[in-house]
Amino acid sequence: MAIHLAAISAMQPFVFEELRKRGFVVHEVQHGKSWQEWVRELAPVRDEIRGVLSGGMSGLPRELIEALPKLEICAIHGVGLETTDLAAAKARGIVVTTAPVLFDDVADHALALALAACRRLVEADRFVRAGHWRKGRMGLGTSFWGKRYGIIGLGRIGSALARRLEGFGGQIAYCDPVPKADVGYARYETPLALAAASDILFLCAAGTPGGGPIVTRAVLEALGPRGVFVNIARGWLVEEEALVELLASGRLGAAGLDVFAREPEVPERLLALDNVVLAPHIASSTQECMRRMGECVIANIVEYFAHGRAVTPVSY
Ligand code: 8YV
Repeated sequence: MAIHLAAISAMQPFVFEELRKRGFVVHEVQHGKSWQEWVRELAPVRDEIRGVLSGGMSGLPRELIEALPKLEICAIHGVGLETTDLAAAKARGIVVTTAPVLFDDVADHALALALAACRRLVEADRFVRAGHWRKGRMGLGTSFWGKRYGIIGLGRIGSALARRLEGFGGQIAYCDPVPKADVGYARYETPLALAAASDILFLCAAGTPGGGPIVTRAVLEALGPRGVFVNIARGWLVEEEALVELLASGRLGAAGLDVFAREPEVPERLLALDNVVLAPHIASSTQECMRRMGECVIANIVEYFAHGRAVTPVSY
């Protein structure tokens, strides 16, 4: 009997094609934005679904677990787990897998945003296209090399970023609840202390459920008018209103933002600011990374249903 899967997150078409080729029935409801929509659309097949294909943002909410009585596995196309109810999955014996193959691409993107913000690269592009060069020189940027780099969250993305930053001849420091014994970087107890000692602050922390923002107004103020803030983690980990206000008033120097509190909504005021580089949550959006993540989802589903064990399960 064919195994039914529900795809609630967007991924490359080859993932569904490959799974269908292998005999799975894939129900695509990934255009839905909330668990209520997924549950409603999956209602006619709720007793058939044995696997969910999800993403780092959509995860596996408790309500979806409750709505799918035959669910055995959720393969996440990403690494975010903040919307996945791991306790509820564990209680039902549902295997949850992630795609831990995006760290280098996300680190590249963090670096790209930081460089673009410091060197005013996006503004420079607009300047040339608008023909302003004929009338004069553009304003000065800020050096990126040799600075004090602060990383909030020295996990796999933060560590991949730190390795890259080593080539820029500055000082690397971090803030993480778990001290990393094997790195030579200074560790600060709080994001505030780290921000006060940084020129460029990178947010690379996981979006733990239940916690409030960790990059508060005070953290951004401590970074200051010459400071640069880069976020490739989650928008809701930052006090977004304060971020906008401080950027607009020049009390924070610049920012490179890939994520926002209410995606795909971006605060209107940011659109008019030249000291912020905006990206639509694309840190893992390279062809190579999407291919690797898709292959990881396929491998987890195929292995699990063939041999009862997944390739990259989350331990809970
Ligand atoms: C994407 C992410 O949102 O993995 C995550 O947590 O934020 C991103 O990689 C998405 O999961 C890619 O499909």
